[in-house]
Amino acid sequence: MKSFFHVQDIGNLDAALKEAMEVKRTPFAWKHLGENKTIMLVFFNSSLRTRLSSQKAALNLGMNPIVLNIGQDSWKLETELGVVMDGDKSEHLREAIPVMASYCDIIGVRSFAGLSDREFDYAETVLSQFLEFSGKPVISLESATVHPCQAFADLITIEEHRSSKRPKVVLTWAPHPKALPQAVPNSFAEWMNAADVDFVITHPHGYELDPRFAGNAKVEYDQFKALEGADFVYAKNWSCPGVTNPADYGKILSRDMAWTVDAAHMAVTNNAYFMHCLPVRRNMIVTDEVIDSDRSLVIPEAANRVVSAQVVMKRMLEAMQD
Ligand code: AN0
Ligand code: CP
Repeated sequence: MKSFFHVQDIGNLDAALKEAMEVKRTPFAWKHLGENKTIMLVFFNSSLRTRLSSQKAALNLGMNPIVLNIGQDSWKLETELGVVMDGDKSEHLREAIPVMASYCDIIGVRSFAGLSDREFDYAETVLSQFLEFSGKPVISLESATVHPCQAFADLITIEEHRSSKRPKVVLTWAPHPKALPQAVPNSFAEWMNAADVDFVITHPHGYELDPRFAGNAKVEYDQFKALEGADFVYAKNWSCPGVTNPADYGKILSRDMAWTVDAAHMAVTNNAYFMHCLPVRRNMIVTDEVIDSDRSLVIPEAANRVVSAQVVMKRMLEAMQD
């Protein structure tokens, strides 16, 4: 595996899930694979789960993780090509990437969408420079448009908790005080479309996800109707993807607290499990009552981030041995 951005990169999903369960059962069984190998984890943005679970996954495989926080521990990096660097950025990605790559075998990168230039974000301008200039396998640890380690962990969590062959999974938008990227809902939609689930997306008008990710998923604008009979409720805020109106890209179009997932919403489901990638704003996205209930999967979901990261790193290390 040369890169991990999209669901296609993991190949057959049943095989990937089987491997995930094996890795979860015997996390140290591949400790030899990472011997004398180094993974560089580069963070342009904050993180709790991703930085910890990626390091834990690397350690389970016997790899040495190095973490770099750009702009805090390093120089501030310029990401746009062709600019006169007379501002606060001391170094360009064009040099920084090959330098970092010379110190490691795999690179993981967290680089959120800027949410001001749709074209820049949706071209994955930062991550594609890592692919082009590092010559090493690259893992998106949430980049401008995708968060595949999260979506894979979500799929593992659904697989572990489903009671029917084809569960109903609903992705619902929920309010948030800040404009957030679309990476989490994009990847969740992409992975659910590829999985054997009945997938429905619900959000206010204007929040339509990019068709590259939404695919043929059913979109239901009536949130309660969408949630009827759901087995899994996956809540997430995202800002306007700019599909119907590019000028609105990255903006907050709704602050409607009627979309906060509460007990009344959960009451119309099939006693659904509640899911969220975290970090979550309580009583904005979801009420205390729902997130604290015994149907909440937010902690096991976060725990599975080690498993998803480990499967991806394991595959990359195995490919290096061939
Ligand atoms: C980020 C987001 O919505 O993309 C990270 C989620 C994993 N969330 C926040 O910035 C709150
Ligand atoms: N879910 C997730 O990626 O969390 P962090 O932003 O804390 O890494």
